[in-house]
Amino acid sequence: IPAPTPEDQFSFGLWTVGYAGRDPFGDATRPAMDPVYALEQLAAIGAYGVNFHDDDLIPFGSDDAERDAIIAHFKQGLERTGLAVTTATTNLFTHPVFKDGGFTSNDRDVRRFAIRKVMRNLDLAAELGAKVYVCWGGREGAESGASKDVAAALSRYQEAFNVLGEYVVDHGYDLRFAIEPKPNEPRGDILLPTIGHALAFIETLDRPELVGLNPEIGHEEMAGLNAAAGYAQALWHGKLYHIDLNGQNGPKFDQDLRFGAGNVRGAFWVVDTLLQGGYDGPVHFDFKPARTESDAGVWVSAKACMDNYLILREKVKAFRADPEVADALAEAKVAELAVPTLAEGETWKELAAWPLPDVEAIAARGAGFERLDQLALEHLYGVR
Ligand code: 3MF
Ligand code: MG
Ligand code: MG
Ligand code: MG
Repeated sequence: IPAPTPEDQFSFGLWTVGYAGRDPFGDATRPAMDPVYALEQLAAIGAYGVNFHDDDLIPFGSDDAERDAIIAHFKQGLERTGLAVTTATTNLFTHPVFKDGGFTSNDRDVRRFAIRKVMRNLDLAAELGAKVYVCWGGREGAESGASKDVAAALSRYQEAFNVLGEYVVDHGYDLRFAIEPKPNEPRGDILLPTIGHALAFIETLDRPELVGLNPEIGHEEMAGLNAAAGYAQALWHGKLYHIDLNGQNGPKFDQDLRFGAGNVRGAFWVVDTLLQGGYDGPVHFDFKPARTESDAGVWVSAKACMDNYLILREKVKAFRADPEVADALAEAKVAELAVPTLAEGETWKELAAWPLPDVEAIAARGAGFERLDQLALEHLYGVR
C-alpha cells in the first residue's frame, strides 16, 4: 500500500477520530479526546488536514477567554503538526435548543441564534484558512406531518444561506458552502435529503455559485441510492465542493464505517468517479471508529480509511489502464455516449428525414456490459 502524501489531501473531522462511542443505546466506550492529541495522531498516520464543528473544539457555552485560550492552543498544535484546516462546520444539532432544527426551527429565536452561531464560526474558519464551510442540516426536518410547513421551512433555509452568503462576501472571505444531504437520522425525515434535492435548492439562492455539495457515501446509500452516480452528477453540475467518504451497508442507520468497509464495490466506483471527474479537493473521511475499539483501534481504523482509498485508487487505475478493459469499453460503446445525438448544425428537421436504421438488428446486439463489469470485479478481487 502506498504511503499517504500531502497531494492526497486526506483529512479527518475532529468528531470522527474523537467519537467516544456514545450511541442511542449505550454510553461512551472511550474517554473524550483532546483535539491537540487528535492533531498529533492524525499527523503521525500521514493525514494532511483536519476539520471541526465549532463545538468539537470550543465546548458550547465557553466564555470568550476560554474560547481564545482553546483556539491559541489549537493553533500551536496545527503549527507543530503542519496539518491544514481544510474545512469547518457548525454544530446545529447537539444542544437541546436545536431539537427542532437550526435554520428551519419553528421558533424564530432559534433560527436567529443558529445563523449567529454559524457567522461566529465562519470568522474562525476563515482565520484558520478553511476553504469550504460544510452545512449538514442534522435537525432540519420532522417526525410528523402537521408539525412542519415544508414550504416555509425551505424559505427559511434559503434565507439562512442568503444571509450567510452575504456575510462571507461582505467580509471578503475565500469560503464556499457545501450542503451535506442526508435522508434521515437523527430526524425521521430531513430536509434536502439527497444530492438531487440539494442541487435544485441551491439554484434558488441569491448566490448559487457560493454553495455546492458535500455528499457522504453513507447518506446516499441510506436512501438506497448509488453514491458514485450522485458524485458524478454533482461533478457534472460543478458542485462537488467537498466529500465525506465512509462505509455503509445499504439502507439502515448511518453506520459511518471506515472507508472501504461496507459496500466495497460502491467504494470502487466512487474512487473511479472522483478520478475520472477530476475532483481535486480534500479527500475527507467522515467515519466513526467502532465503539468496540480502544484508542489504538481508533488509529488503526483511521489509517485504514486512507489505506483503503489508496488501495482502491491503484485498482481503479489498473482497471482503466488494462487493454482488455479498453476493448470491453469499445465493445460496450461507452465512448459513443459522449458524441452528441444530433450532428453539428442538425435540427429536428434533419432528424425527421433521417433514414431509419435496422432497429431489429440493433436490438439483437448484446451490450457487452457484463464482460466490462466482470473485468472491474476481477481488478477489485485482485486476480488481474
Ligand atoms: C452526520 C454527518 C455529520 C456531518 C458533519 C459535517 C457529524 O451524519 O455526516 O457528521 O458530516 O456535520 O458537517
Ligand atoms: Mg454522517
Ligand atoms: Mg454517515
Ligand atoms: Mg458527513
